[in-house]
Amino acid sequence: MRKYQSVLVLAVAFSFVITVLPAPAAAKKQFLKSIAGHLDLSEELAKCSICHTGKDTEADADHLNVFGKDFRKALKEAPAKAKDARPLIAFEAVKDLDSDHDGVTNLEEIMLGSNPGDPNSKPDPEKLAEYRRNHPK
Ligand SMILES: [Ca+2]
Repeated sequence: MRKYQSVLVLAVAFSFVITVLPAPAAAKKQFLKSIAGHLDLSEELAKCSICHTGKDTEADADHLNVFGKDFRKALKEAPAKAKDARPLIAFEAVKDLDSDHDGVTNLEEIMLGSNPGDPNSKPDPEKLAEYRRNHPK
């Protein structure tokens, strides 16, 4: 009986969460899922913090870092007729930029687990050198 109650509480809590969560958050997770799938990112590397600061600022209700803002701009510019492919089109447009101006491209940062929207977050220099050897431009 106790186990049944626990399951029931979890089901009610889950229902509450999925109905109360704002739609934009769900849409953004869809972007992350799309890009993570495209890059074959591990769950460890597919983090909301790639785009979001998590800081509640009045200036940006989406709490986007500089990479997230570049991505959002590219997303708005992606053709509407591309529909579900728009996140990937937008990502392709910003992946080789260095949004946070730390000398490392957005794609390199994402693939190596550092933050493309934070200049104080950079990949380990040896791992970056190895990545660049394995992914020549
Ligand atoms: Ca960075």
